[in-house]
Amino acid sequence: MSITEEIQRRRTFAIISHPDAGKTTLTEKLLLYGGAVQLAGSVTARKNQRATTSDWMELEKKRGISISSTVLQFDYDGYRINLLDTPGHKDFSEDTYRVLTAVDSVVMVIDSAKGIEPQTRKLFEVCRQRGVPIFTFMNKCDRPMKNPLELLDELERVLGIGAFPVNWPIGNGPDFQGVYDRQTKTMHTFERVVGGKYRAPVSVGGLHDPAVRGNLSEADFHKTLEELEMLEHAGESFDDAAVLAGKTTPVFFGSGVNNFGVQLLLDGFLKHSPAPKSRVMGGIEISPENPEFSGFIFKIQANMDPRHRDRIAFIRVCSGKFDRDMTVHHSRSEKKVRLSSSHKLFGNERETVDEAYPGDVIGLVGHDSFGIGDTLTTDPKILYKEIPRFTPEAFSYLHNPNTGKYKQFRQGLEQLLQEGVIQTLYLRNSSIKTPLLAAVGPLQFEVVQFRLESEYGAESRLEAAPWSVVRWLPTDIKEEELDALSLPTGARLAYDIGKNPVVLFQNDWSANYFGETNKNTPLSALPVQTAKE
Ligand SMILES: Nc1nc2c(ncn2[C@@H]2O[C@H](COP(=O)(O)OP(=O)(O)OP(=O)(O)O)[C@@H](O)[C@H]2O)c(=O)[nH]1
Ligand SMILES: [Mg+2]
Repeated sequence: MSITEEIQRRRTFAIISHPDAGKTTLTEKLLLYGGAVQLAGSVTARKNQRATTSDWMELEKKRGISISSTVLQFDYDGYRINLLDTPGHKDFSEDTYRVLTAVDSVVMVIDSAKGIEPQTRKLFEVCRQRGVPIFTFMNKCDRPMKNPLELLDELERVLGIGAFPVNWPIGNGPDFQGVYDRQTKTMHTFERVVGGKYRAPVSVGGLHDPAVRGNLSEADFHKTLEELEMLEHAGESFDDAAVLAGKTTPVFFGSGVNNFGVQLLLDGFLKHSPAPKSRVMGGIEISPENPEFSGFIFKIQANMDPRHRDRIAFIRVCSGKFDRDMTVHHSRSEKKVRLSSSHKLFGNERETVDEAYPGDVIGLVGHDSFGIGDTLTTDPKILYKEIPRFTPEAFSYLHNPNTGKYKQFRQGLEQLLQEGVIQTLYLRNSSIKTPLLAAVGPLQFEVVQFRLESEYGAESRLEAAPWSVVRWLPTDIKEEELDALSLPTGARLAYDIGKNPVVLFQNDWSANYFGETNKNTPLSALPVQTAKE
């Protein structure tokens, strides 16, 4: 296969949404229909039930929520799929946003009973800014749902994106009959049995065919017919260009947990979603066909497999071909490094990979100097600056109550900091040795504590810190200038991990007050990025 053919068969996408809409469940079912797993796990992790491939972390299994994004690579129908399941909770959105830099399209999952929820809206905005094509899965159609026309209207009104229904739900909640595929004019009937089977699709003569109606009452069917006829009357056809430009989202209805509508989504998505395309960096366009290898690290994760206590750097390949053992330029250290230990990933399972192409996400092991955001390339002129940063809003001291475990505590925390699970700050002129942690949301503290204990055997204790706002000072500010600043009551000077000076404030009011009284010292919500970051 030529490199162009390899690129064209790659599909790299993320599943995104508000918590609990059913991303991990859908991921699992896509794996099932994609032939990548034999038996789909259940997120409800009841006793003796398999956990999902995607939520492999101890705390995820325990809580039944996703905490960390997961990469799953598999082959289906000639495609090489790189699927990324993301956490929905806003406290973990830094991880989700990083994943969005690494994908070429997304599947947005919506709980059909709830419609568009706040976190979905935020993630959608990020996709739109990045110009990422969006496919929509209206999930949980087995339960009472909003009127489907209303759901489409919400997409247009709340998100401002055109909606093209690929299929249409017939009936609702307990009367849900299945979906009508508008492209092929076939009816896919849903059977209410445990595990949610569906019968083979039947071709239908027209909308009035009894197979479409199923058991629906005359009145309900009439209403559905009207909706469908309205759609048909609008006469729109699938507009690939509008989808690729992010102006229209194809909408599929179904029920992940019941395996319903998953095959239609998978096939429809693969047919219309984009292969990797060029990226523009600093005004230069880097095509995937560019013969120079390049990619960037968007995630780091340690201890994925208890048998190998090591850390994996996840790289998205953007151009050229990756060969195992190749030597590349590493942007942060400006050194040449040999990439000998490379893996394809499937949840927490991994397998050595000898070559990879643009679109692929692969895991690199054994490079402690790699950090999130680093570029690896055979052409040092290429430098990706993709990784978004978030401003912490929660602050807490982390104590080590067991001095005998000092080493484990330190080591574990250092690793979690490197993964970007949380940030740390150092108070200026302070003798306090207790780390001050800074998080986007408080659930991150819980993850740190849990992972310290389960992965490093180190206990910890949190102590609330009195601040809620952090602002970065100009990086070139001098020590004497820091001494001379007049700080509002309760505010403190500190440094981030890159030794950039920050001010911690008790509240927004205090931060604003500082801004007014120190007009020559601008504050920013994020550190000013340097070239190496
Ligand atoms: N009735 C019904 N329940 C569903 C469906 N799909 C998923 N669920 C349930 O919804 C709950 C949440 O599912 P998950 O797949 O964990 O949701 P998620 O979006 O991955 O959640 P986070 O990763 O924590 O953001 C689970 O209890 C699922 O069993 C569906 O089609 N119908
Ligand atoms: Mg999940």
